[in-house]
Amino acid sequence: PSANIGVVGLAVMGSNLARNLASREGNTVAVYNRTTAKTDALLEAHPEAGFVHTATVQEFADSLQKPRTAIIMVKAGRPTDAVIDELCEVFEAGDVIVDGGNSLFTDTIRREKAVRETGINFVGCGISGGEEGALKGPSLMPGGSVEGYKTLGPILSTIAAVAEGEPCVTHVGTDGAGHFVKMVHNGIEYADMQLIGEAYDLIRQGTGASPAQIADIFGKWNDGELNSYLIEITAEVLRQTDAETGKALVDVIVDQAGAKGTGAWTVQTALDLGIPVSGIAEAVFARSLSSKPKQRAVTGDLPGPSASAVDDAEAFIEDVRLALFASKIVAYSQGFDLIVQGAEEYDWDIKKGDIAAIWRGGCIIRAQFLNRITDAYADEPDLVALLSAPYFREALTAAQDGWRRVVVAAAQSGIPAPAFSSSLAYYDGLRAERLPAALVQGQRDFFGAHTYKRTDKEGTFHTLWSGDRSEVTAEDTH
Ligand code: NBP
Repeated sequence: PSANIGVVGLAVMGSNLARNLASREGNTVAVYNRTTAKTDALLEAHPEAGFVHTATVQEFADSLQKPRTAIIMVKAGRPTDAVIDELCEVFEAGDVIVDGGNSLFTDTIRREKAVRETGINFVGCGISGGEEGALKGPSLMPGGSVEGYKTLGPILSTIAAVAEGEPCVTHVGTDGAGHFVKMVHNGIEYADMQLIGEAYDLIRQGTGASPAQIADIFGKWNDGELNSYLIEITAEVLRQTDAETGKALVDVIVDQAGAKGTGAWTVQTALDLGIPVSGIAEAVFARSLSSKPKQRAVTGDLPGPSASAVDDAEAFIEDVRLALFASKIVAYSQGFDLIVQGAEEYDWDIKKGDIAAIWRGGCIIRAQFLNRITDAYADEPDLVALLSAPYFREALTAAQDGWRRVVVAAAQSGIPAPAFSSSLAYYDGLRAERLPAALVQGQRDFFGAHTYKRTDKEGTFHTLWSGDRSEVTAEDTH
């Protein structure tokens, strides 16, 4: 056998990952794809990679040195199950199968359990960075067994992005931990993108700036604390002119955002675990709303103010920058809350600071600000809420006046800013001394005898609402 690593699935992600692997010193990469024509095409296009061509799963297994290591990059769901089954037929105990696709973490937990029984190691590995990341260096979030990571870790370290001298890869936790963290990464990505979209919309409608001018504003923002890949590419998209019409491309693109499901998974999981990820949820719903042309068509004439120019454009743009930064902090804080709860529920030992560190390079949400998150968890590993850490506390203190002004302006001008406003509501909800949840408990007790606790004494209580309205201790109600 001549290859030390193999890749199964040679669509865009698999091909690029295979080329990335092949470009590293000491690697010989075996490649396999269900449709052999794709394998042929890859070898023809990239003779420099020195790939080992295989046309059957058996040939693929035979070409790999033991313990064999193979990375699967096929469509998530059934195709991934099919490939795992095929590999399990020809692999042996001690070998490592890595699923690099966007699999749902509960599928990964199930697969890891089933594959482990054969003695083969199974690693669900989140990979972020899109096509370019796969080729030049992605952020890698492997789960699975510690044993599997021993073989795999050194290989992944060579292909991962590098941030401040460190490879963007760490053993996230056992079984589905890697795919869980990748899912939350994608949820944060949805929020980040929606927030940037709202910032753009507010500036455009509030100041009349053109897409190209807004590109310049984002370009400037990218030099400061908002520095990130998404801000950078947003400026590029806004600067793009459509060759056919001469208009800004953004004005030619249909305003209906698609989704592949990882944002929805994040919100569904958060609902199951009882973690408020309202900023992420609004971002997912904003895409859903945009893609409802029928509803939009029959509601377009509902009344509302039309956006008017703000008095002081420069001050407004600065407020929007502050609102964006504050809301972004909220999205990350919510995402990390979900990771903490997932770790508790599924018994994963996830180091939050390490997660922020491996997101600093390669992935879509890479941002300078992730260093601050790593620092925050380094200072206080059991930090309860990211937004209570000193750096974020200061940032929110500095941002909040502008943030509020922006949410007010959005409401008054009839510009939808769901992620900005829900993030602010979350912030105010957390800091509130008293919440109307007390009234909700009263309502619940009224119609369902769901009981309540009192602020002034221990115990569980119920008011006899349909009787004499006296209070009894909960034990008495049964
Ligand atoms: P696709 O998700 O489009 O999958 C295409 C590949 O799956 C082809 O190699 C195809 O083989 C193979 N395949 C299918 Br479909 N059904 C199969 C089956 N029953 N048995 C064996 N192979 C099967 O490719 P992609 O866009 O490169 O993404 C690969 C994975 O990476 C996905 O899980 C994706 O979610 C994830 N991911 C993608 C990105 C991104 O930016 N695109 C980023 C991060 C992660 P064929 O050639 O024979 O049809």
